[in-house]
Amino acid sequence: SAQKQVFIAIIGAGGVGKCFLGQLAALAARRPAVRLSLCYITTSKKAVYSPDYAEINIAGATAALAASETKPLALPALVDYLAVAPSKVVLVDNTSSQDVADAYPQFLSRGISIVTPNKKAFTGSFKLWQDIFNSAAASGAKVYHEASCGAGLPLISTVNDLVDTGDEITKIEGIFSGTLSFLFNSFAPANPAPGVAAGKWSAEVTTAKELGYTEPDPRDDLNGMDVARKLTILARLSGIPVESPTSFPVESLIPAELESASSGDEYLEKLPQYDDQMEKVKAAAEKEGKVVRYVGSVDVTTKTLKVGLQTFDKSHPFAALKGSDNIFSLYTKRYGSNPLIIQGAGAGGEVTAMGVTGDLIKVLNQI
Ligand code: NHO
Repeated sequence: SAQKQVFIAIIGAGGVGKCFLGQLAALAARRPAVRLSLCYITTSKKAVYSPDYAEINIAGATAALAASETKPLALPALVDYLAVAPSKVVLVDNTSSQDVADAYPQFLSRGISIVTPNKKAFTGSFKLWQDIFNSAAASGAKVYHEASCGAGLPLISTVNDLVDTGDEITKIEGIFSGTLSFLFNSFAPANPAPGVAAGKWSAEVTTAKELGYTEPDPRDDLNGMDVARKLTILARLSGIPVESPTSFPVESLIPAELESASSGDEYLEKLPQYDDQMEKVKAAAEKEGKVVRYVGSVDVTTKTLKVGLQTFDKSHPFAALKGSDNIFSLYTKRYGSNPLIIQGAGAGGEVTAMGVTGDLIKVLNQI
């Protein structure tokens, strides 16, 4: 039979987007049964596409974008362009844009499938969440977002499998942020390497930024909102209609006086003046033989969500994490008191792109 063709449209070509392009080129080479035709790629400023859906060379896409003088299509025009493509289309959203996320129901209801690491669609209003999954169900288009939580770790697929097979999730808790995992593993290690003294809190934050773990303004990690978004996604998948990531308590690690600092740099410059605060938290835990970690948890039975500092015995799996790893404990009826635990790299371009590529393969297998 004729080779199946699927059109791919990509919004966003930053850290994750570039890694995804590399994985897409390798996938196209490995799966000759499906012809993966890149027909549209855009950043916030420039796009590459043609009205006749001519195939864009995947390996050359970044260079073509750099050389392009074409403006991106407005979202409604992009929906129209993709909806009449001569074959099925998968949209890959590698941005963190709320505008793109808000348009998912329009793409999906026109039969365009979506794969994405963007958390915004799944942490907006609960109505947007319902619109997205209802639009997909009505048109038969697929939507997957594995990398919106835990990067490439098989977390969202596992939570969905638990629910779909009739298990009941009772509680999920974990270390959801690669940045905050790294910070606490360095600042308050459970098993310090001999001769290596942990730095002051401000020094560890500066190191994390230099290593590229934090957002450009580290306060975007330290205010806890990234964790709150991920927890919102897991809670909704577990059956709680959480209204928004601001509808439950989230402990910010930014000293009140520095909330209003005009830039990330000003925040980092003044942070050493407040090192006492975190030093006290660490010492209080140490006194009980414990370490402090930044944790998100949802108790499904009582519908309670919270994000903040907690102390753990040094032998607890949360205390013994390494680097910027994530860990998630899933408590369910079926698994009883020993949770199903998923652990590993939770941030970084390649592992995040892997979640997106894995989702794309799932869609290709179904359309
Ligand atoms: P970049 O590098 O800023 O790239 C964004 C691209 O989107 C750029 O090309 C920009 O021009 C384009 N863009 C933005 N708005 C647009 C618009 N309206 N129209 C067209 N193009 C637009 O961002 P990243 O790092 O590549 O991230 C992409 C997405 O992946 C984001 O939604 C991000 O949240 C998500 N993501 C990234 C990571 C990561 O490690 N980089 C992770 C998960 C999801 O697991 C990771 C994580 O959570 C890291 C977290 N900070 C932690 O745990 O510590």
